[in-house]
Amino acid sequence: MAWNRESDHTKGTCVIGLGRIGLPLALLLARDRNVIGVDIDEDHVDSLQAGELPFSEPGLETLFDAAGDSFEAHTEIPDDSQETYVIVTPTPLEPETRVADLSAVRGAAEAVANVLTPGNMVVLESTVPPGTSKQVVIPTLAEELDPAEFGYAHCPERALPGNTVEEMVTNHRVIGATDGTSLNDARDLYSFVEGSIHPTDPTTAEFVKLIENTYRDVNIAAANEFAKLAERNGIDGRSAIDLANKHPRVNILTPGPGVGGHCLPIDPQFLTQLTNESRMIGVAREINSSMPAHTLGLVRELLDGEPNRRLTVLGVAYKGDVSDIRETPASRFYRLARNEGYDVRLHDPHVEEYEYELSPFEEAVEGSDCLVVLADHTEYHRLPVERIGELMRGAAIIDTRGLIQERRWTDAGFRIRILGDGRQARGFDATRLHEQQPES
Ligand code: SAJ
Repeated sequence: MAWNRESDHTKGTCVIGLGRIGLPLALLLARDRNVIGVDIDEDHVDSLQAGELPFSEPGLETLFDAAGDSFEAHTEIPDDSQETYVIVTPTPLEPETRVADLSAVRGAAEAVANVLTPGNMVVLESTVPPGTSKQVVIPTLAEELDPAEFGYAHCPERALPGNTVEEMVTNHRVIGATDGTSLNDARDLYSFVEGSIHPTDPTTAEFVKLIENTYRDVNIAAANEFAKLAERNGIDGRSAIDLANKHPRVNILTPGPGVGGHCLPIDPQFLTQLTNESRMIGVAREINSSMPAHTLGLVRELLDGEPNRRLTVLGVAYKGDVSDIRETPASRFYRLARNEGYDVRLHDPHVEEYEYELSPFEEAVEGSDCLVVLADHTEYHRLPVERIGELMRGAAIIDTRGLIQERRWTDAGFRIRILGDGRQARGFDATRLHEQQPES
């Protein structure tokens, strides 16, 4: 039986988890209601209380400044009941078992259960294995109440890191609600969304989120496999992909040094952790995880396997123009290269904290034998080739993102390898590139 609840904004909204999704969401909601944000990280909360943002996203500062008293950050859920609770806590993989770690979601649900009163609404945004809402979250919330006494919906977020605020507003949204009243309450919560709302049940919504990211991971794996095949066939794989994408029903993504972030490397495993029926999803993960080693193979080829060489990694973030280093392929590349005896210097203009030492640009480049571009940061689109040539010991560059203007480097005497481009491997003279490129 649906419980007829009136939406009461005056009773406020509590967002639990103020990370890269939770904080932008809380600040968007604060535009038309009082929002209490909760996070277990005291430093994180202290920064917010001091008026500082713990990370940057386009438009986030504006939202933060506009929120004023409508947004407060705390480390505990308030004792007084809120109209709506939104759980946006992380769901990493347990390192050893590679199984979804639901402890933060479970902990948030237990804390909400302690203060939940009839008529409240609970929304789970965290990405979870299919069935988690029904088997874990709702039963935990229903500690004291009957499930029909509160509303519930799973509303997965699909905003793109690096453009989170805009996409939270413009993207279409899936809402997996338990009943019609919950759907209406969720529609009210997401009234800031300009995209269309697509209702379904909680388990289907959980599944939809996972297949979105798994589809992307598999597509990238196809691009990476095509890149390896293009190298073997002595052609420019990126150009081939661009041409194939001229087909009205082909959309091959871009090869790279591997797939990072807290989603694509992890979400496919939420789908497959309970089964051995899936092969393609696992193979795609293996292909993407093999790209750091493939990149090191390009280095080895370019430096003719010479030992004791120094490499300079440009970009440790998991992708261009973000500061996020979670599951970044750069870490795997670094460890493989160090194990092979290379001295590796690291530079990234967007990352402040990393597990390995970062160097300022010229320090990272000085005395290096080979540059390895791993993240497609805007800063790397027009590198100072002449200055770099003065600083380096060698003259080689590996580009895994298709960023560099080849002629600038070959004219400066550099040997180049672009991931997915087999022309250089076949002794192709890059200085004659313009002769080889058909007029576009
Ligand atoms: N990558 C490639 N080639 C490509 C695209 C990406 O190698 O053509 C790499 C990137 O360099 C990066 C990784 O894949 O290392 C993931 O980057 P991404 O931009 O594809 O995705 P995320 O992880 O930043 O955001 C994804 C998005 N999901 C989809 O596009 C289906 C986003 O919409 C989700 O909200 C987000 O995951 C999430 O948090 O789930």
